[in-house]
Amino acid sequence: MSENLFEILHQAFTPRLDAIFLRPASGAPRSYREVTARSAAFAAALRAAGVTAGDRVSVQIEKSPDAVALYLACLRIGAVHLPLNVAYTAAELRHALEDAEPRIHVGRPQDATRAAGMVEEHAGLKILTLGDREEGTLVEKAARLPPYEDVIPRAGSDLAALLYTSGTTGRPKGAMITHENLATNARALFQTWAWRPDDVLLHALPIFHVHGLFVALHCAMLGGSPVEFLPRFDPETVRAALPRATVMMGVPTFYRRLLATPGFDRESCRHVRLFISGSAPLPEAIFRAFAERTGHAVLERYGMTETGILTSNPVDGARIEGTVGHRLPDVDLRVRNADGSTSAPGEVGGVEVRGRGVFAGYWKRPETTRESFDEEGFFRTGDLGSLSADGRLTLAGRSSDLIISGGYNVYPKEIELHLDEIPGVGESAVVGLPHPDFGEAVTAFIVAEDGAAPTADEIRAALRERLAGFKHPRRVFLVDALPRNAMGKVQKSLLRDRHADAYAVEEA
Ligand code: MLC
Ligand code: AMP
Repeated sequence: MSENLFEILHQAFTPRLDAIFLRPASGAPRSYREVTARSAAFAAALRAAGVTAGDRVSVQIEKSPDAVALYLACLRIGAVHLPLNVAYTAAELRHALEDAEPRIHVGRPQDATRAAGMVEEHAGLKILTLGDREEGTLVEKAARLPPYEDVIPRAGSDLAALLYTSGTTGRPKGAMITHENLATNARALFQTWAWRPDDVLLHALPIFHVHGLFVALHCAMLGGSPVEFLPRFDPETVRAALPRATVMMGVPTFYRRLLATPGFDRESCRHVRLFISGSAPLPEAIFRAFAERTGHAVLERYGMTETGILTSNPVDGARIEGTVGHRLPDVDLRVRNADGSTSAPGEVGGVEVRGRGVFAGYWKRPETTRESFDEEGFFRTGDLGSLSADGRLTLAGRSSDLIISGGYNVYPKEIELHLDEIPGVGESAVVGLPHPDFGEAVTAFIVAEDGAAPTADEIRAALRERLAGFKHPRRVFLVDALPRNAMGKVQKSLLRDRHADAYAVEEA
C-alpha cells in the first residue's frame, strides 16, 4: 500500500472538501477542494518540467495558499520538497542548490535575476517563479496543462522533504525527512492535542520550517480544519484574528509580543482552547504573565527538524512551566550521561531519541549521519535535559553552541567563518546573549588584525551579501583578545557570563 503522505492527508480532509482550508489576510479564502485542485495543476506543471519521483524541488517563495498547494503538489508526485527561508541571500541559496541539486527551483518573481545566474552554475537546473499569469511562471504553465490528479505511490521510507539545518561545521546540511516521519508525527500531535472537529487554527508562522509547515498545517489537514493564514506574525493582526481561532501555535517571541500589544486580553482569546509554544524555551515569566492576562497556560512542546515533535505538555492535566512535557506516542526518549549510563530522575544528561518520526539521515553525509546516531539507533539531539520520575522532560540547555533567536537557529561557526574573511578581522567568536524579545541575540566579539578594526558599518555591509538578516550580530564588541582555556579553545561561556546584561536595557 502506498504511504504517500498526500494520500493520508487527502483522505483525512475529504469529508470536508468544500469547507474553508486557508483564509489568507487578503484575497479569497480557499476550500480544501480548491487547494487540492491547485496541487493537481502544479503537479502537472512540475511533471511537464521534468520532475519525477525522488527529484528535489527547492522553493523560496512568500507564504500564500499557492505555496501550500505547491508543497502538496510535490508530495503528490513523490518529489522532495525543499523549502528555503525567504530571507536567505544568494550565497545561502547557492549552497542549498549546490548541495541538494534540485531539478526545479521555484522562486519569487523579484528574485528572477538572481535565479537566472544560478542556472548557468547548475547544469540541468530549471528555475520557475510562482508568479501570476505571466509567461513562464508556474501558474501560467499549470493553466495550459490538464491537471495531474494521480498520486504517485510512495513507501514510508521514501523522502518527502529535505530541510536545511545548520551544523557545528558551519555549513547547513539537509535533513532527510520521509513520508513515514511526517505521517507518524502528524498523527501523534493530532491525538495528543485532542484536535476537534470545530478547531480553527491561527497560523502566523513561516512555512519554510518544521513548525509552520508540518506541525501546524498537518494537524489542520488531518482535521479538515480552517486556518487563519496570516502572512507573518504581526501582533495587532494576530490580536484581531484571534477571536476567530481555537488553536494558536507560535514561538515564544509571539507570546511575548502579544503581551505587549494594547488591547490583548481575555476577550481577545474568548474562543481559544489551546496556545502552543515551541522551537525555543518559553521563559517562565512569559508563561506566568500570559496565564494571568488570559487565563491560559501556554502548552509547551519540544522538537527538532530532524525528529519532528518529541514531547508535549498535556491538553488535560497540569502544564508545568519550564518543562516540555511527556514523550509523544511513537517516541522512544532517554537521557544519558557522558559515560553512556542512563541518567537518574532529575539528573541532567544528553537527550536521545528513536522512533518512526526520526529522520533518515543527512543528505550526502553518511559520516555525519553515523556520528549522530548511537549503536542502538538513538539520535543524539544535542539538547541537555532531565526526566522527572513521572517522565516529564525539562531542558537544561544544549551541548552545542547553537543560538536560537526568535525561533530561528543560528550556528556561531557559520557567522564566524564570514566575519573572519572581513579585512581587519583577526579572529572572532559569536555567542548568543539573553535578549528580551528574541530570547537570545547573535553577538560577535572581534579581535582586530594589526589594530585595523573594521567599523560596524563595514561589518554590516560585508555580511549583507552573505547572510540572512536574522543571522547578523545585533552587537559587535571589539576586544583585545578572546578568552581561551589551557588548550587554546575559546571560552564562550566566559563571554556569555561577562556580557549577560548586554541587552538588558534594549527596548524590547
Ligand atoms: C527577523 N529578524 C530577526 C529575526 N526575525 N532577527 C533576529 N532573530 C529573528 N528571529 C530581523 C530581520 O533580519 C530584520 O532585520 C528585522 O528583524 C525585521 O524583520 P521582520 O521579518 O519584520 O522581523 P519580525 O517580524 O520582527 O520577525 C520576528 C519573528 C520571526 C519572531 C516574528 O523571526 C518569526 O516568525 N520567527 C519564527 C521562526 C520559526 O518558525 N521557527 C521554527 C523553526 S522549526 P534588518 O536588519 O534587515 O531590519 C523548529 C522545530 C520546532 O525549531 O521545535 O518547532
Ligand atoms: P531546529 O533545528 O530549528 O529544528 O531547532 C531544534 C532545536 O530547538 C532543539 O534542538 C531545541 O534546542 C530547540 N527547541 C525546540 N523546542 C524547544 C522548547 N520548547 N524549549 C527549548 N528548546 C526548544
